Amino acid sequence: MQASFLQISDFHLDSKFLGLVDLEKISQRKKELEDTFKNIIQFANSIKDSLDFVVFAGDMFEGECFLPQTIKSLVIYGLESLKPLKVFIAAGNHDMLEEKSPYVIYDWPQNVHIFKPEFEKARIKDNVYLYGASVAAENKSRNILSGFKVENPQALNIAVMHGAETGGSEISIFGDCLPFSGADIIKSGVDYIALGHYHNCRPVPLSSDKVLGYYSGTPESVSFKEPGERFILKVDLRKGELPSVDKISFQKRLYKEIDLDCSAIVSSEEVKEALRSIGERDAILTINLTGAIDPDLRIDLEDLEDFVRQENLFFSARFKNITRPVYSKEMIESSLLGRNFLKIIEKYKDKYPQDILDAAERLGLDAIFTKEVRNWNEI
Ligand SMILES: [Mn+2]
Repeated sequence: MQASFLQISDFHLDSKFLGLVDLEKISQRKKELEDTFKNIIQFANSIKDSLDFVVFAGDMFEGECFLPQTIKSLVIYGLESLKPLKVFIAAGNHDMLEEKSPYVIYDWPQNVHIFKPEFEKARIKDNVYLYGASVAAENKSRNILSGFKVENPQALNIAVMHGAETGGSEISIFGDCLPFSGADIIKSGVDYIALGHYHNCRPVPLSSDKVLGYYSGTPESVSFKEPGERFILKVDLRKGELPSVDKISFQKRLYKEIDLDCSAIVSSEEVKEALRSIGERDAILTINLTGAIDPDLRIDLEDLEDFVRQENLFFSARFKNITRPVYSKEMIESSLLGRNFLKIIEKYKDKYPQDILDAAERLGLDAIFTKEVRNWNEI
């Protein structure tokens, strides 16, 4: 009993890429997403004799702003080219199964099956089954995995859905969608669950060392919050053995998060010089300005963004100012307000954790000495 398949999720075709601001860059990024889709279809075609099926675990496109030609001439055309290879789709929260969904109103090729909102069983071959369920308005916040059990535990049983494993921090970022726990996977009896929803590639369950499935994550980053390499998965399963999972990257553009230490910097011009020496012309960067700085140094993030754009230093960049202004003892001593403020902070020493006291001290001293509260929203 064995099965080989490709697991793909969270393409978010026709994503608005709002963070990129520049319209030309946005359309270039949309095009790159489409090229990556085509490249993956081409790859699937090149190895289709060795595959039992391809599965998409949701968020193939943006339900609110997709273009009909993206669905027809990219997705449907591409999936049809995989014939006779079977393709299974479990809709996600962004491409939800609803009345007006392209999944409902368009004609899909015969080799493509779109799962309904309740778990459905598809027979792949003798003793190999794929169970799948789509996200729809009526089940979105329900745990559909908790009541689910495979029919024949002796067979090789695979499941697919677009859901949120609870117990980690990701659910607060990506939202509640078909929530389930690691224990629900174990109890269901599946040999492997192909998941979409969380955009970083990782195994499940969180709470166990035994791998029972994967989030494949986005094949291309769709937001600044998705730095690093992105994948689709080639999964090989054998009953009773640990899954063999190859991460394959088709990514066209890398998103990166880097720290730029501003401790030794005394002017905005020097920050700009440091930006010139980073390299990474093709990357999309989140640049964290860090370090302890002179409280009088003003870093204007909009000015830095304009500079980066004019000089074309990177494909795109956004900045986060997490520098820490340092006030000297002499400076604080020289001000009655400053001295009294620190006494108040001291009084709360045993009442609050240190990081909260540090943040309060920083904001208070900023307000007293510069008449401006900086980066309060980064706390
Ligand atoms: Mn998604």
